[in-house]
Amino acid sequence: MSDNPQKTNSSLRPELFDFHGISMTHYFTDNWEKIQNFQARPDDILIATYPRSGTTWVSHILDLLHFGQTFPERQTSIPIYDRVPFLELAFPLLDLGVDLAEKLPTSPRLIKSHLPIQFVPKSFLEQNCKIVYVARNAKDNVVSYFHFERMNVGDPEPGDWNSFLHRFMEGKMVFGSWYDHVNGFWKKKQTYPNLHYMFYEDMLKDTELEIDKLCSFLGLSPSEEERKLLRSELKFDQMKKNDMVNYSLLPPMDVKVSPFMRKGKVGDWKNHFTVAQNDEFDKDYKKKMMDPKLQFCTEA
Ligand code: PPS
Repeated sequence: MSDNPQKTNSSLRPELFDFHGISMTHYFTDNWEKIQNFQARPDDILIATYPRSGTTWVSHILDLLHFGQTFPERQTSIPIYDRVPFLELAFPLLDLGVDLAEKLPTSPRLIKSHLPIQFVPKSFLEQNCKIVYVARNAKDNVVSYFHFERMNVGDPEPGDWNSFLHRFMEGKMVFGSWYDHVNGFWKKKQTYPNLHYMFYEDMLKDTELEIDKLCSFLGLSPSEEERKLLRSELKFDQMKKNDMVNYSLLPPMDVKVSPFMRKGKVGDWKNHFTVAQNDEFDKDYKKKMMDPKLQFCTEA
């Protein structure tokens, strides 16, 4: 290890490369065979998202719904990334995501992944596992991703905002194209009924309604007491100050550069996109998002 922490940190930043047609970094491909051979159990629940879509929020919801009453100490003593392991993560000094997932003592096991649908380990589908997919509108998603790469040395250098935005439009991001990711799971939903497709914007607009839909998908009926706990625990300000979910304890992330829980809003893209960038983005978006049924909300 270098004795200069800044140098050590920046030297961890990986390069993007093409991996079977998807831009990836080696932190998510190093352990590929083990990831692909992961043995899912029928009651495993996969939380699948493109990065920065509300993964942590939904992970916290699922953890509280399943274990909030039975293991209340879990939420105050175990960080979310250990409660809900990130399957494909292979980052130095951290436990392998796949090992953490295999060792999870809970039933069900809650597992996070950013892999596009074609990379999801086959056993999840063969075992007919429940998949909860969360999607976020592209404009807020790219803004959130930009600030995340600034603070996370586990990702490539983001460069300046304009070049980052263009890379996003080209799909040259870690985990590939947002457009392909959200469309890939959307298409899968048509043939795989155990996939619940949610939108970040709906969660913000009416969290309780989205939890109701989630519960009916999962076959859960939380008591009024559980609902009360959810209402207070899931608020943005509460999650932002909760060290067990705000990633302030995870080494590759520097929440002083940009907090993991940054703004938690719909429409923050307006503070980043110029008029010209917005026009170009909209034109390109129309060409890529051809399914009229898959609509996103970009206004609060
Ligand atoms: S990651 O790194 O991919 O796991 O990030 P992810 O958890 O998917 O997404 C992070 C963004 O989700 C926002 N977030 C919330 N918004 C509203 N309410 C609640 N409770 C909440 N929890 C997380 C978080 O603030 C990130 O979005 P931005 O726009 O950057 O604030």
